[in-house]
Amino acid sequence: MSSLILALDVYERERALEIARETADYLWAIKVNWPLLIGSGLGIIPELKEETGLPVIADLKLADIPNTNRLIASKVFEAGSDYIIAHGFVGSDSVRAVMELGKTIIVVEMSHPGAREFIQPVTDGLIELANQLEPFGVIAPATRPERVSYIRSKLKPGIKVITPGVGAQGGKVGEVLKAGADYIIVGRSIYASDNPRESARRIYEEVKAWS
Ligand code: O7M
Repeated sequence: MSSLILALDVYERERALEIARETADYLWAIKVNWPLLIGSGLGIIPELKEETGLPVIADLKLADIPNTNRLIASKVFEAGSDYIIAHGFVGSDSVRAVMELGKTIIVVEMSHPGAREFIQPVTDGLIELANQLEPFGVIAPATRPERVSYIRSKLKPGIKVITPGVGAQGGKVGEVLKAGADYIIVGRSIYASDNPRESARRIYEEVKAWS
């Protein structure tokens, strides 16, 4: 089974479906984020599932009070999303509201440089939250493999470590898998390349070689 998640951050429905179709053989799941949901609507979720047969992860990075998280998550799970990504810093009640509705992934540390300012200082607390709630997985930064190792070492074994930041943001497949990542998320290096299928295949082979 592949450990590669495609971050399908395009606006247009047709383009999204075409890239998904071309790359599906090499993916574990497709992640949809606000650009695609704003550009194409929630209906893109069942369409992607039908087109590829793959799970869809809705990367909403939910960060609201429990009731609002619930109102949003219920519609997105209803649309067919298999997983929803939520922020943990808003507190356990807000995350629980999502987890009660379906499989959830919690952000414990982000991949961009600015994550050092506010998220990294509270990562330990977010790991504790994840260990207490036992979500499907957590998000950790492929751009900082030493932080992936640290997060993996503190997390309960059953919780998956999912890492964005490979490729365009500078993260390397081998380093992040060695650090303990279970899945890697790749966006621009696939969807913005001249040949998305070939780019996905190359990354898939690299992941396989390191796994
Ligand atoms: O490979 P890229 O850089 O084009 O895309 C990375 C994707 O992962 C993109 O959809 C980002 O929104 C997402 N992401 C990060 O890049 N960094 C993070 O820390 C967290 C995420 C993410 O997926 O959060 C759930």
